[in-house]
Amino acid sequence: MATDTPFTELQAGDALLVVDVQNDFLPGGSLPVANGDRVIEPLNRAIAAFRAARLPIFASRDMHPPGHCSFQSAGGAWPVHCVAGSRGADFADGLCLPPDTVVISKATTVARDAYSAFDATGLAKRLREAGVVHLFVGGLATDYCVKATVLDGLAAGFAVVLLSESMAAVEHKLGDGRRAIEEMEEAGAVIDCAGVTG
Ligand code: VGL
Ligand code: ZN
Repeated sequence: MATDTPFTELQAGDALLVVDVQNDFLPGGSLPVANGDRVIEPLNRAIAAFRAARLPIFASRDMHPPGHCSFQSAGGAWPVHCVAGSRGADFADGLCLPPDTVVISKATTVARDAYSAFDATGLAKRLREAGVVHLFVGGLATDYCVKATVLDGLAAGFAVVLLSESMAAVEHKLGDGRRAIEEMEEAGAVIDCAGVTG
């Protein structure tokens, strides 16, 4: 966070979206993001701030059936990860999501992958119904699901703030995380810093 007291200016219409902070994307998981565990603490601070302000919290999760098309075993790009019902698909133990978190499952059918939390999940409608106009986004991974989610959110008309300390990148190619952040900014996302969130 840019300051010790972020989120002092949270207001009605703001919502937090935590993207794919699941065991398989953390060190020790099957598709670990380097330093993926470092996002948990700043995300917990964000969660606490949104709770205190009684603002809605959404959390997406990759929720694949066995044999999913994104798995290398099925001709896809990734090791087996986030299989529905497995421990790897669970949200990270240390992530303090409140019981009223709106959970958005994605990429739940065998033949279709989805990086974006907006892809065939009804998320945009849920956000609009909750009166959300301004989305604060963090999670995993910066260069895949966070990027796809942020770009779709912007395209759907939501203002997006990137919680840059609350995200981590796969970095399949070195610099992918930085490039993803640049791409999200070019599309209209704003990086959290003093003056934006307090
Ligand atoms: C993700 C690769 C495969 C992500 C999901 O959440 O960023 N990356 N499936
Ligand atoms: Zn996946």
